[in-house]
Amino acid sequence: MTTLLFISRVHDPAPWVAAFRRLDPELRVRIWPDTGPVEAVDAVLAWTPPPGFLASLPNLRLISSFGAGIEHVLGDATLPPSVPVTRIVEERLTRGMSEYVALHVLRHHRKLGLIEANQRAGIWKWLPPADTPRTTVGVMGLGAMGAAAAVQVAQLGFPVLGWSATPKALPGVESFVGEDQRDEFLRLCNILVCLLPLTPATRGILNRSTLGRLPEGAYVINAGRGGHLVEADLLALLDSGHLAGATLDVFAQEPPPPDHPFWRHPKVLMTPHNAADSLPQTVAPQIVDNIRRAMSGQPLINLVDRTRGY
Ligand code: NDP
Ligand code: OXD
Repeated sequence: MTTLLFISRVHDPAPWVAAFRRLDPELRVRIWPDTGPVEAVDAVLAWTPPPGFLASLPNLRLISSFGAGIEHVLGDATLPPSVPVTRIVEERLTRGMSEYVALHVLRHHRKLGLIEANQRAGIWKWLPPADTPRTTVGVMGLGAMGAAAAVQVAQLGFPVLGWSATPKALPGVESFVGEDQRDEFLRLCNILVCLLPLTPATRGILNRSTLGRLPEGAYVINAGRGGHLVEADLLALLDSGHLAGATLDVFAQEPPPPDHPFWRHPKVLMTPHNAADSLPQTVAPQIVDNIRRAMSGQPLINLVDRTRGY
C-alpha cells in the first residue's frame, strides 16, 4: 500500500482526504504530525514543512507542493537531493491569478480607491480615467501565472510587456529577457506586476534600485512572494511620491505584524494571499497521478527544476 503524508498547518485535511479516497481508495493518507513509521512514507504533500523533517523520511519518492510556489520546500538545506519535487499548475489557480491581476490593474487605472474614499467622505469629484493605450503594464515572470495574466491584461487594451529568463511569444505581449533587458523593461512600466517564483536570483528583486527605475507615478502589484519585495524600499518610494501605490498579496511575514506600516498606509492595498487558490477536487488528480508515476518510475508532471529553483 502506498502512503501519502499530508503536511500543512493551514489546509483542512478532511476535503483532501475525501478527494484522495475518491480517486484512489488504496492510497493510505496520514496527517502530519501523526506520521506513523517514517519508513512507510512514499510521498508527501507539503506546505511549509518543518525544516529538516523531509530528510527523516528514508523511502520518500515524491514531494509535492500544495501550490504553485515551491520555495517553502526548496529552502530546506537538508532536502534529500534525489527526491523529485513537483508543484501545482491548474486552471482554477491560473484563472484566479488572471482575475486578480486584471482587477488590480483596473482598480488603479480607474482610480477606484480614490473614488471609494471620496464617497466615504461625502465628496462628489470628477476623476477622469487614465488613457488605456498610454498605460503600459509590465509583468515579471511569464510562467503559468504570469503568461495568462499578461495576455488577459493585453486583451483589455493595455500595452503589455513581459520579463522572463527566456524569450516568449505571447499575443499582445512584448518580450524582455534577463538582466540585460530588465532596466529597459522597468523604465517603460506604468503598472508593474510581479509573478516571479522566489529563488536566490529573485529574492529582493523589488527594491529601491529596480522600483526607482519605474516612471514617476507607477503602481506596483506583488502577488509573487513577500521575499521579492524589500518592504522598506517600497515604503520610501511611496512616501517620496515616486510610486503612486501598491497592491500586495504576499508579505515577508503573513499576516504582517499588527504595527506594520502597510496596514494603515493610504497608498497600500493589502489582500490576504488570496490572489489565486486551488481546491482539493481540482488539484488531487494531478497529485494522485504523480504518486502513481513516482511509484512506477514514469516521468512526473509539473516537475520542479531544483537547480533553477522553479
Ligand atoms: P512558473 O515557474 O510557471 O513561471 C516562473 C516565471 O518566472 C517563468 O516565466 C520564468 O522564466 C520567470 N523567471 C524565473 N526566474 C527568473 C529570473 N531570475 N529572471 C527572469 N525571469 C525569471 O511559475 P508560476 O507562473 O506557476 O508561478 C509564479 C509564482 O506565483 C509562484 O512561484 C508563486 O510564488 C506565485 N503564486 C502566488 C499565488 C498567490 O495566491 N499569491 C498563487 C500561485 C502562485 P522562464 O519561463 O524563461 O523560465
Ligand atoms: C501559491 C499558491 O503558491 O497558492 O501561493 O499556489
